[in-house]
Amino acid sequence: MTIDVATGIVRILKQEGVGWVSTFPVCRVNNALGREGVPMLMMRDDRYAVAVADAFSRITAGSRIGVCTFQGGVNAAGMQYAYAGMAQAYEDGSPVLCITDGVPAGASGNSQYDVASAMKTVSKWFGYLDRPERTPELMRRAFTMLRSGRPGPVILAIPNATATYDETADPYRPVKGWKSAPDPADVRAAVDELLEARNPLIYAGEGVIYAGASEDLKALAELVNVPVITTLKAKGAFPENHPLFVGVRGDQVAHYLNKSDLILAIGSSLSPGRFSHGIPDAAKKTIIHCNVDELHINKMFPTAHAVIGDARFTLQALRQEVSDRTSGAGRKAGDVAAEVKAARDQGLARYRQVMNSDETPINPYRVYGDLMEVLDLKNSFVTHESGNTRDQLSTVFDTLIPRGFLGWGNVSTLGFSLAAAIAAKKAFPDRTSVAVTGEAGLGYMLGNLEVLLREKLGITVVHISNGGFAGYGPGFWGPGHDPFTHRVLGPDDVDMSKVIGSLGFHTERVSEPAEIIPALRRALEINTSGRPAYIEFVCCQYPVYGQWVGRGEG
Ligand SMILES: Cc1ncc(C[n+]2csc(CCOP(=O)(O)OP(=O)(O)O)c2C)c(N)n1
Ligand SMILES: [Mg+2]
Repeated sequence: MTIDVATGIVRILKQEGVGWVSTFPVCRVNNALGREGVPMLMMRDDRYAVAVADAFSRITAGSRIGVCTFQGGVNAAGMQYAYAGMAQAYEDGSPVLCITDGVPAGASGNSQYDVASAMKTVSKWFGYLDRPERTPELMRRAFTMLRSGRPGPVILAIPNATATYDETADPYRPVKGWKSAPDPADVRAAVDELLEARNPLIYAGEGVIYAGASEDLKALAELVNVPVITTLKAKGAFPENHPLFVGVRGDQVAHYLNKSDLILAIGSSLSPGRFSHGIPDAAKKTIIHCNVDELHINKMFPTAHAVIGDARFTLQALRQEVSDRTSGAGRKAGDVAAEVKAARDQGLARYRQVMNSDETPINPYRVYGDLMEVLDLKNSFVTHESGNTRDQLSTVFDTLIPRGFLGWGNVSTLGFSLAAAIAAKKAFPDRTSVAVTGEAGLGYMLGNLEVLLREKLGITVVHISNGGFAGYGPGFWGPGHDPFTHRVLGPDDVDMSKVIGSLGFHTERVSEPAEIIPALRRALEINTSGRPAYIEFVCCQYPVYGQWVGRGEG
């Protein structure tokens, strides 16, 4: 059977279980999606097309691959705009498949922008389909890269989507994806150190979530009686009501990072960026680095022992080894849980206090506290924006299930929260989905709000409306780090609930703390009928949150 490349790609996507594709016009594969009955989620710009697919891969931990298409080829406006989304996916390690038009053979000199070079800087693998009959080969390679090893985006450029090939010559079979188990000698060495350590700490990264290893993490932590911190992107990998959970950030996390003599890192790059901890006094600590491959071993900090392999297999092997060595008794330690509770109570005290604040304008922590009260934390999804909402929510929001909260941002591109909330609704239609944003994130998402109405996506956007880019403004207890660049029109000047209400959203504007819970309840109820909601909470600027540790400058 002779078919065209676009049709071949779409049929393979169907074989790979892809149920929909996010897009922004135009990519020459799109008409085949239409013909073959694969729904397209039409976003309102190319960057959001990437971001929704990216977030879908993250939220499903790569078990369902997000796929997007956007304009490419010569003078690829769409691709240039999509670059921001791909850069974020690459930096955050998200296994998203991006399909775009390729520059046709013979046209590579027609534009200034070097497409292939640009794409290679933001992808785990970039494929260029230079012959139509290579369609199954490149798709096999793409899904191998997406489902195996360290997660990252794959970009496929199709220079001639109407070229034809024989579909039967190289029949496509879905790609399973492969994992590896660690070397037993490395596991033994790690356990030797772990059982000797006086103050070990587990440092869990997003690899735990991608490996589906949350239960295994809990089992190991309990067996060895070791406190756990998670990275921002791994928030929720460990149940945050567990007695051994220390936190993501805040004074209690700083305390444990400082006092630890051994860090058992699992599924994390241990590469301090803007939104992660460094390891203080690393040279005086033993760092055991369990990771999917060697990329991050001996990178920023000296690795004492590396354990290379899938996080789930690694956690299981560590647990088995500890169990064998200790006849199932685990590691003896004092009352670790009581110490963790005391440190958490102390570290969180000032946030817990303002979570009950009656002040007006509303303290943002009051909104977060009330949000936690209203949501079923085992059946909901919350994400933050870039700005104070990330810093504050990642300090206090209790996450009880993996991906009950999506923390994002090695690169944290403003506006991603809406894409994440959409992807969460697509992944788990029965879960409540909430994006918490400031004015900057809202500005990025405004054009895309129409998508929620068209697609009947019952999502709530919570706006912490404080009239400025608060993190940069005059600080709560000081001058702020960039007070000249923070002021925008605020709730006294513009009523965003009217603006967004005119689009067709259910909207409310809330100025009184006592009204937060009823307003949230109304919005979430309305969401169940597929209608999106926006609530503007008139808040004070309150840039207070837990800090990252060991990074030198702030
Ligand atoms: C695309 C992009 N550009 C710039 C930034 C840097 N940035 C981070 S937060 C922020 C402003 C946040 O202000 P707002 O949304 O009002 O939130 P607030 O801190 O007041 O809660 C900016 C400009 C970014 N994260 N993404
Ligand atoms: Mg703001």
